[in-house]
Amino acid sequence: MSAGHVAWPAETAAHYRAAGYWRGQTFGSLLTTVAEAYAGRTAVVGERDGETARWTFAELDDQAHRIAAGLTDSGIRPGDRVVLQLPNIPEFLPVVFGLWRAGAWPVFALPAHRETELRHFAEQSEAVAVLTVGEHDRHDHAATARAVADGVASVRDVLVVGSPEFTDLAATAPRELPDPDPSGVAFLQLSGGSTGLPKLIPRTHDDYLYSVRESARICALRPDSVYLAALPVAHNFPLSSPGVLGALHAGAASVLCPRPDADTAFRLIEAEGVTITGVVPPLAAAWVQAAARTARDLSTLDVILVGGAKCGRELAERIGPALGCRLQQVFGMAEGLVCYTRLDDPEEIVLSTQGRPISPDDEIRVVDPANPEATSEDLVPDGEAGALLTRGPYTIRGYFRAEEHNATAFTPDGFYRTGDLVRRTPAGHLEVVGRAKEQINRGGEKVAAEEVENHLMAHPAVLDAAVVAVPDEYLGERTCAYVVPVAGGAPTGAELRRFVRERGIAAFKVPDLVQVVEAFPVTGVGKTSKRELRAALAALAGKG
Ligand code: OOB
Repeated sequence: MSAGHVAWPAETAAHYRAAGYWRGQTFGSLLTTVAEAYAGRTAVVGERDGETARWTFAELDDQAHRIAAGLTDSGIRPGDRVVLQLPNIPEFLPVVFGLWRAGAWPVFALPAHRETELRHFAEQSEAVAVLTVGEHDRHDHAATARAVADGVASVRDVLVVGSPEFTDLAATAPRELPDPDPSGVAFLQLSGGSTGLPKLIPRTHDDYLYSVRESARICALRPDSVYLAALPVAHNFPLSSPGVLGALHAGAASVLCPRPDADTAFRLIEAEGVTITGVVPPLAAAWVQAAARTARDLSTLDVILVGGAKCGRELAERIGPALGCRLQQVFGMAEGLVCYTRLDDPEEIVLSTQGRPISPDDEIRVVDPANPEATSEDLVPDGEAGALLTRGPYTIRGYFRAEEHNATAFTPDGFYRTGDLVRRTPAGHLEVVGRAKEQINRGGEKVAAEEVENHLMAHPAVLDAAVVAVPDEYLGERTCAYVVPVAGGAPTGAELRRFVRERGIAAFKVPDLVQVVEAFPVTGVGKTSKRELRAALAALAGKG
């Protein structure tokens, strides 16, 4: 069943159990425990199609049981993969826990993903179903899901939240189902990627629950906390850092924010007494500006987590005073490792670092980036920038069914090569100073250069393409595609952007800028020199 999942070595797993990190609990049984302790308290608040839902833990527990039974009756079996594409609607939590209780593995797609990406997730995971919504933000997700089902042999079902079929399924009489193996895979997350297509990240109940439990503690969540999921909730940050799962673990309420703009978020902060939320830096900047003019009462807000991309010092300094709350920086990755500044860290640490790891057993190596085969001997001294490698009780040992890629993405002794450049302080805090991977971080949304290059190269007039990051005041980075046309070809930027969008990919991956050039600068060995392309862009920007 778990073929394709690279497990931890037995000795290491035994250590993680003995240390109390892995406790042999599944997410389904966590919900049972929390629902017993906090039955009548609010678990979920959210809006769908203009209607507000407000469910207690007992109600959430009951719905998850019903959905699990309904999914099982519809033929979903333990270990089956289900591509899940839900926006921030209240049904997100009942559906995810329903899948977990049925033993199925959600594959967490983002609402921005389109047909090409969803098809890839379904094919890679051999999913049996796609579970989504109908129309949302002017996109017909159900139609896209049906197109995926038509094109992928393994996909038998399309389930649409809000449809009469789904409402029936969710009304199935609840019954106890066998609890899945806590050391087995619970779900697949998506990597930001740097190569061709996003990789699938297998996370187990044991490992993920450990990161959720510690995140809830580090972020001081309590039963009277109220967490606002402002970012797309299927992403690791709002899901588990500490996210809706951290809130649930603490018996606290989760408010699902349908859109992240300041008007919507501030309305919900005021109405629900939100105490904690998480945002990417550009959103933090937008909220800081809006806070100066808002008539909303944001006084309940106690902690704002900022992460997903580097939060510059100036912005970091403005967040707390503008929003009347404490700042916590978070540097995490769907592959595992999550670092937080602590609520009792000195201000200087909170403003200038991205925190330190969750676990005493998160192993950190900062190595010479020029030596990709680095062993422990090639560590750079504290305070110097190097490439971050990590291994630990909630960091994967391999992507799902990706043997070839795993051979380079992990060291032989199991460290994950994050592709991030960091500096470590003697006290163990990490400062993210750059990136060695070919990825553009567009305000927290990750774009793999090669994936977009492949789409561009599918255009008949394109001979070669290279996608690089351009510094951007608001997003931190945007994408610029350099394109060499075939002889006699003269595609325009607008045409190429439209072409890429029509290939069915998330809008955030469509190049922001397109530059048509005669040839690429090359390195000594004849590879396209992205460094020179970035320099050329910088020179262009300097002139402008
Ligand atoms: C989070 O997860 P992913 O998987 O979307 O992206 C991970 C990558 C990191 O390798 C790093 O390159 C970048 O995003 N990143 C940051 C950062 N937080 C993430 N770069 C600089 N400063 C930060 N604070 O983005 C994610 C997962 C869990 C919690 C928070 C973010």
